[in-house]
Amino acid sequence: MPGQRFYVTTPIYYVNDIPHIGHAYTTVIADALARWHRLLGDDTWFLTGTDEHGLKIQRAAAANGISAQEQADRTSARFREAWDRIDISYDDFIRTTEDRHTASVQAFLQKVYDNGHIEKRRYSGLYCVACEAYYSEAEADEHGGNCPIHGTPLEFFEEDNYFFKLSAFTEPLLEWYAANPDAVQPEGKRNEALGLIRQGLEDVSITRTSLTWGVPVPWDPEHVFYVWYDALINYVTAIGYGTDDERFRAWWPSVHHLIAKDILRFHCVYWPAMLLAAGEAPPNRINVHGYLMVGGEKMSKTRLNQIFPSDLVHGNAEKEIPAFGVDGFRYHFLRDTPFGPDGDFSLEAMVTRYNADLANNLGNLLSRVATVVVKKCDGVGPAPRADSPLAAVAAEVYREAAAAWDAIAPSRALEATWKLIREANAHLEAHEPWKLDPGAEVDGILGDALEVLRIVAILAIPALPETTAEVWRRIGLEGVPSEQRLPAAARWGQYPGGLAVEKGAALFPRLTAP
Ligand code: ME8
Repeated sequence: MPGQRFYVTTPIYYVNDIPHIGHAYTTVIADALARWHRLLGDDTWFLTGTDEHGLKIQRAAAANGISAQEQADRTSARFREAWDRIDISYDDFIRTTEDRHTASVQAFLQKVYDNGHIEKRRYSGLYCVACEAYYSEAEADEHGGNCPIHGTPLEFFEEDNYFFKLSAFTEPLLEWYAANPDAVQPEGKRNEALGLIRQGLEDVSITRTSLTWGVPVPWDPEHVFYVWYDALINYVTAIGYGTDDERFRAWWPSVHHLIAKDILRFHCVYWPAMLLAAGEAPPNRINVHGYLMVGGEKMSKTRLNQIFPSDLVHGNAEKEIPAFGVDGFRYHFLRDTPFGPDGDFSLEAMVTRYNADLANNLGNLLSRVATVVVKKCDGVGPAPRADSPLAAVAAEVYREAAAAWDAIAPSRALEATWKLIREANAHLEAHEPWKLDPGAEVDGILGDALEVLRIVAILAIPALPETTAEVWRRIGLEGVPSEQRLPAAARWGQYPGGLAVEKGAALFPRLTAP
């Protein structure tokens, strides 16, 4: 249905760390979904940004000998540069140090306080600064006094805190989960969240007095909100919570959060409870993916196993990494790491996939078609045939791809799209137009192949925003494919024929494995 709203978010990333391919993974998926929904004609809003408060940032700044604000400014800029480099088409980039965010956080938590869900208590416990989270004695004992995620020693903290009375939300959350079976995806992650809730929820401390780098508590400015309770609210700040109610009401029902499983508890337990406490609806959809692993371990700053987007986009001779280009980078993460389970990053697999799907399948289709059109049709692309056997394939592929994008399964959506490319190549090989004399048969075969290229140049936009525009141009079409609207533009038979087809350089030069 055209004209729906689609609001998609990534986590806001901490500014103690520079962007690596783990951050890029979530962000590229969000970008691909935003591009798909724009093609559907949906009113789309894509939010990403940076999480800039908390002790972790303060300590990173101190280690770098700069102020927390400077640390935030510098690293936030690195994220924006990284996203520009890989063609991330965000509509808004939020920084939690912006005034608009302070205003929304204060309005939101004041509401929760006024509704009676926050109270002051003394607190002590074992804290992980890298997670910005307290752990229970039991969790600490289980991991020898170390953080279950980072493996670093937990620190003992004691302070007066305001508590969010989360324990009162066990039942309301279970009811919400029962009434919204699709809200958390995939099902395994939903079950994990339900498991956490069923264990019984404890009240949580949401403020600190031990630091100043945070949003002040409006009713007690000696305190600042603990970074997570300011961070989650970014999703409503960006659409006007507390500042533009009409806008907030229009966009909030269509939200799709994307996160990795490391922050499932915050998004699937605390965040829905906070929204209920503020009198708002919990998120419409939370999509949780696994970890991108390197050599069997989660990539992270503490493990020093990070890979950076620019190394893969531009290549890095020192690290023996070939240049995959922007679209080669995006395609790999969308196609090769299915959304949900953990995925192991491997350079060899990335090269193999690039050569098979991009250099061979798509690259070959375009270069063959253009070569034969130049040779046999004086460089003028003929129109497709209404009764082409590829018409049914195209219709089926569209249905599969659309269903897969809808189910947040980019890997399946692209697999379906490449089926059409493979079929078109097989069709060419079966009929070998390069061996035939110019005439109606050659025109028909090439027209069909050009029509496939037209459709693929639209369907592959979410993964290959640059290349699809180039394919569109080379087959002689006007404008850019992102102006097309689905499903109408995917219907067979719209390549008009009579257009100049250009045989240019290889779209994706073949790469050799390191
Ligand atoms: O948690 N595999 O920020 P963060 C897959 N500021 N995804 C990965 C990944 C990996 N190896 N590494 C990072 C925070 N990510 C908070 C979020 S939201 C209100 C606040 C991605 O910088 C993934 O999306 O640690 C993960 O959830 C996120 O980066 C964590 O980013």
